[in-house]
Amino acid sequence: MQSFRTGYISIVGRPNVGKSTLLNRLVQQKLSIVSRKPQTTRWSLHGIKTTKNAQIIYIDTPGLQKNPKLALNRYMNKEVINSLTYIDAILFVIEAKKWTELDENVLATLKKVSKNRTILVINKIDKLKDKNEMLSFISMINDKTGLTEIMPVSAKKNIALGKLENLIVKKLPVATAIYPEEQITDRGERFFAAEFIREKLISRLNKEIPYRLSITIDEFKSKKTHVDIHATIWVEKKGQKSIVIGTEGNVLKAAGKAAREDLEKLYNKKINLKTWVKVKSNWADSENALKQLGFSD
Ligand SMILES: Nc1nc2c(ncn2[C@@H]2O[C@H](COP(=O)(O)OP(=O)(O)OP(=O)(O)O)[C@@H](O)[C@H]2O)c(=O)[nH]1
Ligand SMILES: [Mg+2]
Repeated sequence: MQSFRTGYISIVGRPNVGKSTLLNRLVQQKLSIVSRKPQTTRWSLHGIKTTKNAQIIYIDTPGLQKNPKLALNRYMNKEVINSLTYIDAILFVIEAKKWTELDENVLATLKKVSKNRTILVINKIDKLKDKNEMLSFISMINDKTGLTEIMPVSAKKNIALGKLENLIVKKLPVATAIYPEEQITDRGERFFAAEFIREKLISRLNKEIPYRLSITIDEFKSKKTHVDIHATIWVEKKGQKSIVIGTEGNVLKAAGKAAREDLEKLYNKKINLKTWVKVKSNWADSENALKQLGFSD
């Protein structure tokens, strides 16, 4: 009989390469929020996939930034570094046809940890024209990184993810499962409520506002037939507050409705969601405000 394997796999890369999309696909459940805008993920999150032969605990991490100035971004980088302390392998995610200074920065960080535990995942291969384009990119990336385990995939179009999973399982030590079979994440209900609201606002807002939003959940009451959720959306300035609310409340209403629908799918229960928008000046660059909003070491 095959031995059961269990371990931790961190998903690391620069912002916007598709790390969260990949985690959601690998665990076959929407857990991590995704957007077209970079710097979407702020917190690490475990997505757990248990099969007959293995339990893979994937860790989605924020996009690693180079020399971040804002306290929030320094916190996000710390989340990435912390995730690298207890893992069995790393998925270093890059984007097809793109190799940037930020990818170099991620590589330099990973080299300090351990190169031979790294699988280089080239995501978004659906954007490539043909096989030749892929082969020349792989050869260039192999020269640049010295990494030999390279896996081209598309998280969005579900290409080669089974192959990737097989490769990952081989990296895990023989061990019994850490989480119960049915558990799919380490995060609690309030976390997802806050994150899904943030996702729906990010996609409806522009410029700097997506980066200046933080959500706290003030009430989460699970009843027999439904869940009551009260959420506060924190912004940095008064002007941002009226934009988040929108004309006659249209932005907030639409975001709330979309978040509710996602949460109803996750919890299989009706959701009553109430939201408030409040101002906390300069929260993203204040260590104190960050702590109050739940960002802690
Ligand atoms: N064409 C294509 N787009 C993809 C693929 N995977 C992800 N995307 C898109 O890339 C964008 C970024 O995806 P995310 O999953 O949020 O990226 P991320 O690396 O988690 O980003 P941060 O959390 O900001 O670091 C979204 O618009 C996704 O739909 C893919 O395989 N193909
Ligand atoms: Mg992400």
